[in-house]
Amino acid sequence: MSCKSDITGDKTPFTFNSGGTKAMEMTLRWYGTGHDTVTLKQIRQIPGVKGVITTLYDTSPGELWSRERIHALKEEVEASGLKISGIESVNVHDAIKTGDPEREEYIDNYIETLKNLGEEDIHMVCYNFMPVFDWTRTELARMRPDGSTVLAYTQEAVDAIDPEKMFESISGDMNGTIMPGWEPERMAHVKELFEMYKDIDDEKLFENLKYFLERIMPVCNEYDIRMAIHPDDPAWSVFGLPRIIINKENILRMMKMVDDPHNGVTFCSGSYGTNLKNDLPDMIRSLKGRIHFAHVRNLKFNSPTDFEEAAHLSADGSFDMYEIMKALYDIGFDGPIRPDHGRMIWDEVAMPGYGLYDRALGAAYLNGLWEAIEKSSK
Ligand code: DNO
Repeated sequence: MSCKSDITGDKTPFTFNSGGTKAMEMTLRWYGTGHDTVTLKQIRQIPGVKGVITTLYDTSPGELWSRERIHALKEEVEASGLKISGIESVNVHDAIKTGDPEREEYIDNYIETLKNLGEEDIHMVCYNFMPVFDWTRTELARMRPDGSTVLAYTQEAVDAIDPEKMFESISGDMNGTIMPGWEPERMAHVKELFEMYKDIDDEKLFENLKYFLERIMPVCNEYDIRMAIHPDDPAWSVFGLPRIIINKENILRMMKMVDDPHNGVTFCSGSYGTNLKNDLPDMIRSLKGRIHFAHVRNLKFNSPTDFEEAAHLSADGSFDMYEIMKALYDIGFDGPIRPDHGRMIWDEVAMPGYGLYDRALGAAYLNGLWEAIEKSSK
């Protein structure tokens, strides 16, 4: 059932699904056999985890995903006793982001991919609209006092580096993995990518996002596919590139700009939280009915421009994780949720942020918070 929201704190309401009786679904991100050090069997043994968020990791942005490949992935996941709770990501080609005439072909492919996903009964797709770089970190293995290592960011390091050298500077710490958004083939063309974006400012990026969403909404409606845009991380412009999915004002603008419940968000606490001015529980409440996916993790700030990724526990970082989960609970969030980047602990060697151990601890902790909130609310 569609309703009009009146709680956005803004006069222009947007449409959302009023939800049903479904509960939130705890998941873990999984990159697929041959791409992930973590197995489906291990994920299945994390208490409370029912599904995975996965992708066809070897496809490039703009490529059409065949029904056969999606089906095979689904069968593999289901054989382990789990389900596919959503896709992260179906990446958007740079021609779509820049509004290049070639975008038509890539949007057609995207539509066909969504259709194939819908036919395989997959209904949530996470994507981003960040120019050139996906998430940006300046260190992939900063040591914390307990000996764990984490991803970290300092503005000073970004300001001091030539963007073309960015990949080189962190690639040595990727533990032999390919990190999402930092595919070597794309990174080999960073200079050309920057060139493509030279005339793109925030307004143009909004316009291109609107165009893309309007083109895909019919297929999303037909197959009930909830599109969940991931915020820009960090939530400000890096290397002079425009970044628009950064705060409450912009995200509400995007929700209203294409006022369809299938146009929704991935609420990522660690990404919006990079800007301490973002009031995370308030943002969650303002997005009632449009949060289709949640990434929940904690950050520890050493200064407003120097942060590192902490354990999920509130006491380990700067965020009040209880308040974040409570806000999700209060708005009736019933989509997939996942712990996000974990620390590297217990000598695990994995993709930075995506090891098994600390994310499993994160899932257990978030499930514990949810159970306590649920019971004390009744
Ligand atoms: C980083 C991730 C992002 C995210 C994409 C979504 O760890 O959260 O790479 O998956 O931005 O398209």
